[in-house]
Amino acid sequence: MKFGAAQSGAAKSDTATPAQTDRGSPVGRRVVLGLLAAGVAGVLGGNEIQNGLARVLGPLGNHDPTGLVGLIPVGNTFRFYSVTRGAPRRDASNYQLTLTGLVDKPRSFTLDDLRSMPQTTLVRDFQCVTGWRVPEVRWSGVRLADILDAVAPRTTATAVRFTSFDGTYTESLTLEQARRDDVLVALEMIDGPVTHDHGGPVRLYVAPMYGYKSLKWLDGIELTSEVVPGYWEERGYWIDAWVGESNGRDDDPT
Ligand SMILES: Nc1nc2c(c(=O)[nH]1)N[C@H]1C(S)=C(S)[C@@H](COP(=O)(O)O)O[C@H]1N2
Ligand SMILES: [Mo]
Repeated sequence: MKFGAAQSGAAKSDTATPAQTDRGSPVGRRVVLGLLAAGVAGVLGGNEIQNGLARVLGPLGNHDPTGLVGLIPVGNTFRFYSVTRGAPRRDASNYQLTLTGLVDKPRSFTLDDLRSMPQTTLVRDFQCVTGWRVPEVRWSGVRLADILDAVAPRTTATAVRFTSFDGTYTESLTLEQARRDDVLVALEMIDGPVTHDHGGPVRLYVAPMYGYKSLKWLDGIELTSEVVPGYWEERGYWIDAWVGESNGRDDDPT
């Protein structure tokens, strides 16, 4: 257990982040106690420790007042994140993506509708702000821009709000960001259909931003007149979550 090293890392931390206001907060103590317990037990794998911290801290490494998260070695594998106890299972028989709000042609798309639209494939690194990164993940699906074109957004629409059929998680993008050609309504991930645990049958994939923007179990897209902060953004995290710019640590994935 690199507890000493981690502590000195925390002492050196001087970046201007929300973490500074959290120093010594109950979250910080819980993290430290959790790490002490892990060190005493000495049997937990890096992934289990990382997952435990992620549950305590949310998706932002910089929000870790101790700086400990970034020092824990983890493999290049996906974690399964959910702020809820998951979501109901949906498949081609009952899945619908519904577009509402400031649009002239509101409509829903079935899974077959989405499959019949032009598909785009991207291979990009996937980065969660807590520090784990999966290199060269393959994603395919429909460009969000194509779906937006199909519903004819009104000129008053400037932003997009996403909802999940987990009933809780939400996300947002500006309309300009949403129209980028590296933002997908993803039907495939890694080597096949998006699995249930990864947010299938349909999840959002926002390539240039941190993982928390890539909302899982996507079932609703609402065009709005201004950005409505998403689940983590209401809890203090960046609305514009560009990889690399937000925490000065990660490489731009593009
Ligand atoms: N519905 C929902 N989507 C979500 C999350 C979540 O908790 N619920 N977590 C986000 C975060 S923080 C990350 S890093 C990625 C993780 O995707 P994965 O669970 O497929 O690894 O999903 C994002 N989308
Ligand atoms: Mo994340």
